[in-house]
Amino acid sequence: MVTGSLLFLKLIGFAGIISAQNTSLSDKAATKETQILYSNMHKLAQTNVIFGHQDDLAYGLGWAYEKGRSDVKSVTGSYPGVYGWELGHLELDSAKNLDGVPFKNIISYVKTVYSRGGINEFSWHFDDPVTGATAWSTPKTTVKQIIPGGDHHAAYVKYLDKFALFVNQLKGPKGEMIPVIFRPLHEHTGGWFWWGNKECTPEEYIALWRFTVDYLRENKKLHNLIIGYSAAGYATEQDYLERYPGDNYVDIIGFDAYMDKDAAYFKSDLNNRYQILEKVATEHHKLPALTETGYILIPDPNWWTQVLLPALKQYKTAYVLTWRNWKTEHYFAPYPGQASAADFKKFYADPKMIFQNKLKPTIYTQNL
Ligand code: BMA
Repeated sequence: MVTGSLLFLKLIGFAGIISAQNTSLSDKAATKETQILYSNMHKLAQTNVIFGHQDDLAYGLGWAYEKGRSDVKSVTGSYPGVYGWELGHLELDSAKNLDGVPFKNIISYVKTVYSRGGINEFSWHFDDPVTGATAWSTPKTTVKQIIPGGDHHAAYVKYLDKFALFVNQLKGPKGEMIPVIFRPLHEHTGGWFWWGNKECTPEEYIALWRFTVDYLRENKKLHNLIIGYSAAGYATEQDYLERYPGDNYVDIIGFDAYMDKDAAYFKSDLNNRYQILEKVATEHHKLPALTETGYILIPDPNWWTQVLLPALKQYKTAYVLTWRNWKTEHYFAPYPGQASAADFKKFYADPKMIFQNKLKPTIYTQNL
């Protein structure tokens, strides 16, 4: 018996060492807090999924900029565990992001979230550095023009300089850099952004990605970034990896998937994409996530437990992030009285799910 238990412990210990090796960040100079957070996210992802919401603390249905308020908290009693923030228009030196959220608020939200052991994530719908058009433009040659050697490379470098200035303001009480998930150049397998797959070759996209990460790490000395690679649609592993920049440039791999009325289609598409994601995550030792999802206006009162949760129970997912609660025509999380609010409470109470109330600030300081 004793021998058996010892053997068991040895095996567990050995497995622990192996998994610890596999949970290193791609940035070998990552700060201690960033590395610990990432390892803990790997650990939690073995059994649980952290729920996330875009712009959660900034506004919701019928309110904006009320300290402490959150639609997710109003429904469940807890804030989400992951908080998505948008950086679009940071590149323009604008005081507010493209959705009207002041950057100074975002800095304060990020610090609040960090202090309670929540996790911050950034997306960046930046304007085209060549044409000045929005992220939703398809000029065909921008990526080629902004990679090293391109005639507008300097304009892109300025974007990254602004990003670095912003990130350098995200510091904890001891002056430590607050770890953040950075999910640049997302949904690149789609055709709607200027960095999409009809806009550049795989080599150009990869060159842009690698330059972005190298410049932020090496020139700007940012070592608090957990890099997220997040596709839109894909049908095969080959599609998913066509523009993959390499294991040294990515920590989280995921995809964005929204439901559009047809639940059967959504479920089968999620299954297909998850199966591929799981394989890639295992082979590349990366952390899988459902980096954006939602059903606009959530008209199905059981969507959370009947559609989303079964997928989350089937596939390893570090976190799932629903998009923003902007207005009555555009929201993705329930608010009190919304059709799916009761079901969302069940989703929240499911042992699989982690919200803010199950996370502690030690997620940044102590290995679980
Ligand atoms: C989109 C919409 C837009 C918004 C953008 C960036 O999906 O919510 O209204 O500007 O995300 O946050």
